[in-house]
Amino acid sequence: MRPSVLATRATFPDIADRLHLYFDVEDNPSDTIWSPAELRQRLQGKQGVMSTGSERIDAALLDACPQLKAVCNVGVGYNNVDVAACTARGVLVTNTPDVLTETTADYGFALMMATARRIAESQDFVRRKEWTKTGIFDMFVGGDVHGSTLGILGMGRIGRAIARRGALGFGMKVIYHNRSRLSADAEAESGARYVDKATLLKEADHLILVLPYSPESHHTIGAAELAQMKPSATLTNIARGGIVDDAALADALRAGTIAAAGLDVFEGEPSIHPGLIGLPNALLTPHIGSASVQTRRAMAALTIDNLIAALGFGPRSGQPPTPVNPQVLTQQ
Ligand code: 8YV
Repeated sequence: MRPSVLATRATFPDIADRLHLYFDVEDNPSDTIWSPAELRQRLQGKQGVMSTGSERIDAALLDACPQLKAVCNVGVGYNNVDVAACTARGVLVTNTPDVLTETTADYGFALMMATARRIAESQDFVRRKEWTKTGIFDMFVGGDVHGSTLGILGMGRIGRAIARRGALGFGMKVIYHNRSRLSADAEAESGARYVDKATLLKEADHLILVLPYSPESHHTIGAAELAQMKPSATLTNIARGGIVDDAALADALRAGTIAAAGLDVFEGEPSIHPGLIGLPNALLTPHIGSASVQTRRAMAALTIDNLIAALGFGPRSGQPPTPVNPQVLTQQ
């Protein structure tokens, strides 16, 4: 009997075809977000799952699905998966690093620029046909990006790619804070200088968050941190909801503690804190940092390579390209 796998979200049919060579596949062409109960029911008897950040894969779900052998996440972040619980049960977890770095850095930079230059607010004004009623000379004046100070919190692959864009493309002074400092070579290549968190908050004109979510990074940016930023500063979050205290951010944006925020991720998404929805100085997008055709195709292809190899098929059988808990491979 062929193994069965579940693909929780819609993907490119020509790429997904490769799954059908090896497995019986239950997929989700209408891209519905399944409830936890529905996910649990659909996972019964499946050996592998192609998941995204929208599904919580925890110990209770694993215990309800004892046949599951591989959780292959379409995304570099995997905070939706309890990796320790997977490892303890011999379930391999994989992710999609590298293939999305440059696209996500492009998006972080774009969101920061659009926030700084108030592009979404301006578009809303044009669409409301208000331009015909009033002049705009002093409206929608934002802060400069070129020559300003870019602050980056979290300096992994995406953080470094954003730093390069700022330093090389826009003549920005780039400062960063990270759990561990980069090597001198990596700092030189990124054009970024290490500072402590307080200095980062105080000096950044544009602060971009690119750190992974974990219980330790929960609410890394809250009321106290926002109060240390410049009133003219912008905050861009392309990392994960939960890193920012969205209620505190809504208060800070309303009070003018900081100038504006560009947010691609939210606590409890797809629901968004009601305080953020109506704020003109909050630019809100639906978690599309990696959403270019080329990158999403590469992410899907890498996830499928992982799934095929993890379940013992294909040219890399037993050696999936990007395991998160490779120790499971030697336990088997
Ligand atoms: C994905 C992401 O859109 O890679 C990540 O961690 O957040 C995004 O690239 C998300 O994981 C959905 O697949």
